[in-house]
Amino acid sequence: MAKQPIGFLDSGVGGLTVVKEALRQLPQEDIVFIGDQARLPYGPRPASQVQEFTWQLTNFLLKKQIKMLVFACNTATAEALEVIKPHLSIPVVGVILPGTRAAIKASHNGQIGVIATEGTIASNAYEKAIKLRDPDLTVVSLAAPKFVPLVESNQYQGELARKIVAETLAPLKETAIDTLILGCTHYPLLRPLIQDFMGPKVQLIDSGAEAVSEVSVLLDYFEIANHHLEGPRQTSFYTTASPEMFDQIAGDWLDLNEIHAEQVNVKESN
Ligand code: I24
Ligand code: DGL
Repeated sequence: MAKQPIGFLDSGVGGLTVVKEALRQLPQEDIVFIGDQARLPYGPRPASQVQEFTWQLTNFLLKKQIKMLVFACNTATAEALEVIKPHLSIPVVGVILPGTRAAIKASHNGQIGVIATEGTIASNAYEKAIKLRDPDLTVVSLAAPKFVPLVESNQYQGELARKIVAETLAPLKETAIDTLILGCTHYPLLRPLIQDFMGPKVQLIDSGAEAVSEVSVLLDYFEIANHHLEGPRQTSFYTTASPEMFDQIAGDWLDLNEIHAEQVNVKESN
C-alpha cells in the first residue's frame, strides 16, 4: 500500500498549486494527477454536472491503484466530495476542511473571509464547515469570478490584476475579517496582490497547502507513508485536453523540465 501513488484531481491546471505543495511537503510520495482541462472551468457549472465530471476523474484515478485521493479543486470539493466519498474505500481529502481548520486556528477575532468561484460560494461549503465547528464565528463569503480568467490569461501580476483585485475585494475591506481563505486553486498566484490590498493584518490561508498537510497526517495515521523509495519519485500527469499546453504550464510552474502529460478521455474509460 505504502508504495502506491497519491491521486490528485482538478478541473484543469489550477490543481497544480496543490501538487506543487505535495512535491515540497511529501518528497517521497509518487503522484498521479488528472486535470479536466477540456471541460474547465467548473466554477460556473451546475452542481450535478460537477458531480458527474468529478466521478469520471475519480474512476480514472482509482484505476491507477492510488492509496489516497485528493480533490485538488475547491469547486469539486464543495459540490462533489460528500457525494463521492462514501463510495470509496481509500481516504479522500478535499481542500475545504483543511482550509477551514487553518483559518479557525489563525483568526483572533473570529471573523473569517472566504473568496472562491461562484459554485463554491453558492454551495456555502466553507461557511457550513466553519459554523459546524463554531456557530459563533462570523463568515463573510465573496465570489471572485474574474480571478480565474485573470490568471489563465497570464495577467496575474500587472496593473490590470491590481485593479481587478481591488475592485473585487473592496466589500471585504469594509469588514473586520482578520483571516481570509483563498478558496480556489488559482488564487495563490494572486496572493501578493491580495495581501497588498487587504493589508498586513489580514492572514491569508492557502487551502491547497493545508490539504497537503492533512494528507501528510493521514499517511501517518493509516501507516501508508512511503519511506523506502528506491530511486526518484514518480510523477504522472494526465489531461483531458491538449498535453502541449499542459506540459508548458506544468513544467514552468513545478520547475520540472520533463513533463509529458498524456491526453485521456475520461468519459470512455469508465
Ligand atoms: N494558468 C492557468 N491556466 C492556463 C495559465 C494558463 N495559461 C497561462 N497561465 N491555461 O492556470 C489553461 C487554459 N485555459 C486558457 C483560457 O481558457 C480556458 C483554458 C493556473 C495554473 C496555476 C498553476 C499562467 C501561468 C503559467 C505558468 C505557471 C503559472 C501560471 F503560464 F499561472
Ligand atoms: N479549480 C477550480 C477551483 O479551485 C477553479 C477553476 C474552475 O473554476 O474550474 O475552484
